[in-house]
Amino acid sequence: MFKKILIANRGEIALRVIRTCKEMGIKTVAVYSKADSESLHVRFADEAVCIGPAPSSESYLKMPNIIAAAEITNADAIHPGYGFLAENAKFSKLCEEHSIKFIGATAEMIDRMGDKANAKATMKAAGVPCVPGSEGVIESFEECEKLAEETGYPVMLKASAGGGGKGMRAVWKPEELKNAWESAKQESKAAFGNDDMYMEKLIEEPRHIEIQIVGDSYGKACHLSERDCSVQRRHQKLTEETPSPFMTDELRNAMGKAAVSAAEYIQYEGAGTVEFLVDKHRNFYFMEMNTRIQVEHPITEEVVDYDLIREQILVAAGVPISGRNYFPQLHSIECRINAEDPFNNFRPAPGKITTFHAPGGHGVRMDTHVYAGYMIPPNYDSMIAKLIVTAQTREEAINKMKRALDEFIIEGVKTTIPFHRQLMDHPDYVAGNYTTKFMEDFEIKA
Ligand code: MV4
Repeated sequence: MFKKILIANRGEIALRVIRTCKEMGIKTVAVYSKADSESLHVRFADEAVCIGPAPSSESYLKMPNIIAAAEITNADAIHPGYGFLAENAKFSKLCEEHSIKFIGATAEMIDRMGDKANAKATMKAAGVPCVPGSEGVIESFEECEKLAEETGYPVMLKASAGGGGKGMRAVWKPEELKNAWESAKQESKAAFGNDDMYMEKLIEEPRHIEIQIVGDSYGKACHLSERDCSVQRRHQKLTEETPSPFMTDELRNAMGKAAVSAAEYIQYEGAGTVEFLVDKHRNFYFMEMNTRIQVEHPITEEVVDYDLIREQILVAAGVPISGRNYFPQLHSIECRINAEDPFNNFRPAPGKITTFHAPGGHGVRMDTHVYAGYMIPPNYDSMIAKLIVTAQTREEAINKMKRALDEFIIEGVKTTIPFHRQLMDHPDYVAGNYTTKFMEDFEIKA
């Protein structure tokens, strides 16, 4: 087993990893930027190393600094959390070259899943359902036109290097295709330095439902059921829940089986997520695979009683998984509390937290790195806390979330708490009747 793990991240996820390391008797090293010297991950780690100034590009993304911090502290593994270097193939490789175990995917796996057209071809070969469309990258606009006719409008043009909706265009009519093709290619080139495009049939008002998987170093994988992440705004998730209100036992078994096949086909090692689009007829299609621990992992932990960070560490150390799958025994909901003004287009609102009172009680979990007096730096993403509630049923979980949001006091900065409180009363949300389109129609009341 590892003796010392360096956490190449900040905020709540750094703290989350430190907590599990402590429970496992593993020493921890925090790295931090000059803007984060007062952060809790620095306080709670056994050692802490400053790796640079506030901008991520000069600290949390600066690979040589992080490797140097691991070497001077004698860390034998690095946990990257999510974001930053978590899905950076170069960094995974660099760790390997320095004989430091990267607790995440290999460079080869990250590259394979990062190229979306390639990932899709791999999944198709593994027998995972994929949206009908082009076989790989489209070579010319002439081919694009021909493919759109064959596929049938509406179609979706997607950037192979994409993700998060960049370089993606829905096309409803043949006369709109040229513009979409040109502008999607341009956007993709600017964002990723690559303008390879592929095409799919457009799935109208899909749900975003993902399956958590874990694979070990012996080629065995299991799933831990789904998370419904359909409540999103500009490709940012706002709240997630498990089980999905749209799920059936039959659909869960089919999606779980597809996700496990996918993981075993590529010999996936570690925790990962297979994302699917689910249409109104409960057809499901592979969308993307994430080769990292995700922000919303706690809701899965709560309903199947399983520490995903512990499992990441165990499989990285070569321990085999049990091999069984896990099914939700409870209902869990997460609200992402961001320092943003929900009454002003979710505009980021960094600043100093003057008052902080966290909710508590049975079934309430708070994953956060902030406290009263904490200064939220403007340099990083605006998530300051994850409020996770768990109960026997969805109705009880919603009631518990309302209660927890009502006793959550944050003063000094604007937060998304009022948004979540209204969401929990929204008739369509309460009915479980929501898709990825939900936020387009949502209007916050003053
Ligand atoms: C789609 C789709 C409809 N049809 N693909 C959005 C991000 C990305 N990586 C894929 N996305 C989508 N792909 C087909 N064939 C609709 C979306 C989509 C979406 C998916 C999940 C969550 C939120 C979304 C918001 C808008 C569009």
